[in-house]
Amino acid sequence: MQRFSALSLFRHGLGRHQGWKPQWRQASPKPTYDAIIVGGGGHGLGAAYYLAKVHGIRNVAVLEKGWIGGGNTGRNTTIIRSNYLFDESARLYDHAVKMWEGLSKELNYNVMFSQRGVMMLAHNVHDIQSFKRHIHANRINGVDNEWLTPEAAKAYCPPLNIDPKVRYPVLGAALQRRGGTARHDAVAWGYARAADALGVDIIENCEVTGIRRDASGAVSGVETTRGLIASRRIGVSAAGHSSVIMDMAGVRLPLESYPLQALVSEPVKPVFPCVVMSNTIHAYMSQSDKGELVIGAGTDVYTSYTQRGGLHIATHTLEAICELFPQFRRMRMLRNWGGIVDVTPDRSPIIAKTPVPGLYINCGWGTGGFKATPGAAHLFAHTIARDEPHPINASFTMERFRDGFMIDEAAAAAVAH
Ligand code: FAD
Ligand code: PYC
Repeated sequence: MQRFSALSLFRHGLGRHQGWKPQWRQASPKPTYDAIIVGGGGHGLGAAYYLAKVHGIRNVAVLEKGWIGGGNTGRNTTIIRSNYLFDESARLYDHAVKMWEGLSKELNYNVMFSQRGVMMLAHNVHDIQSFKRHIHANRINGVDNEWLTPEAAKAYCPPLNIDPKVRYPVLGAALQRRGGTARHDAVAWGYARAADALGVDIIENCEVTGIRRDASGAVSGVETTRGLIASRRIGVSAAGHSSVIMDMAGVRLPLESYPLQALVSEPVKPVFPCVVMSNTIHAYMSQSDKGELVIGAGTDVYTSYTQRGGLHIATHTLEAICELFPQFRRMRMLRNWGGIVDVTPDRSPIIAKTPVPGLYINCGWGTGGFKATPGAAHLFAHTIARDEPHPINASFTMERFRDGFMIDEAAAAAVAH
């Protein structure tokens, strides 16, 4: 693998940067693999990396119907935090935050993880009570989170409007200082490059169209647009299309898929120092390193597979942004897009074995799985390699919806859905 270092950058600079090689191979499918991952987003690529790195399973293929990172990994607003309510969630999301802290070094690839703080605004008494409850629960679990007065919130984020005479006044905020953002593409590329170096085949333009099962009912391979590929272990990590793929094996998932959209402004000088989320008025914002304001909205109210959202949803979000940050009223928006998010009834993910032997599922991350990427990938690889969950993901089963052991994170999931 080509290493990135100050020295290698300098050396390539002398050659006008003409000597860099592709960071991963364009692999073609082999007839058989020890494990197949369906879905080349951050979660799937990461799972392949940890299968190879931690579990020594290197004869692995990642099958991606489009291009890697072209799903929600490349469409999200990159907010990373672990301020969830339940003990199970705190363990899960903080596992991921801890992994983010070392990820650039682990992959020798700069994923631009920036712990600039995530601030959630309270606009009414319900918000205040709910956030304070989260703060107490988080602290018991060793997760940082603190309450700020409106003045302290403004000191942390100077563009914030704390005038009390507006439609949605800021009554306070919950701040997780270890939260922040990362560069989404770099996460997919970093995992792809590191997995490829360990022998994993990353196969783009390869859509899975069927799942084959043998006489015992166990999986035996996948049908794809590039032919039949055999494997006795298949991990599905396909976000908004998870239920479509699992249906191919006769497994029905408790998921609904909705469009979620985001937009970015023209780039400006650094003006916005942190991440601000307002769950009540459905808007969240940060500034990318290119200078664009990265703005996200709520989900559409209809299930759909169209990768764009309703215009009225984005309009509503921009109205909210203009009220919260009046100085941005004259900013122009450059582009908007949508992704399909897979939402479970309790807004928590599923990382688990399925009733079909050899078939594993990582889904239900809905509007909030980017933050979990390294943790989810690590735990999914463990579940596939050992055929049993890691203690951290043991509660995130499909069966919890049958047995009633919900991990209800509707409030912490943050985005309106
Ligand atoms: P994806 O990156 O979607 O990867 C799944 C892949 O599976 C796709 O590339 C897809 O093409 C592929 N696939 C599907 N069907 C097939 C098939 N039949 N065969 C082969 N491949 C297939 N999360 C946060 O934590 N913070 C945020 O700020 C945040 N903001 C968001 C904003 C928006 C607008 C959206 C849409 C999502 C946001 N999310 C956020 C959620 C987050 O993006 C996802 O939960 C996360 O990226 C899921 O990663 P993944 O690797 O599982 O999925
Ligand atoms: O989960 O933090 C989150 C999030 C922010 C925007 C979309 N999801």
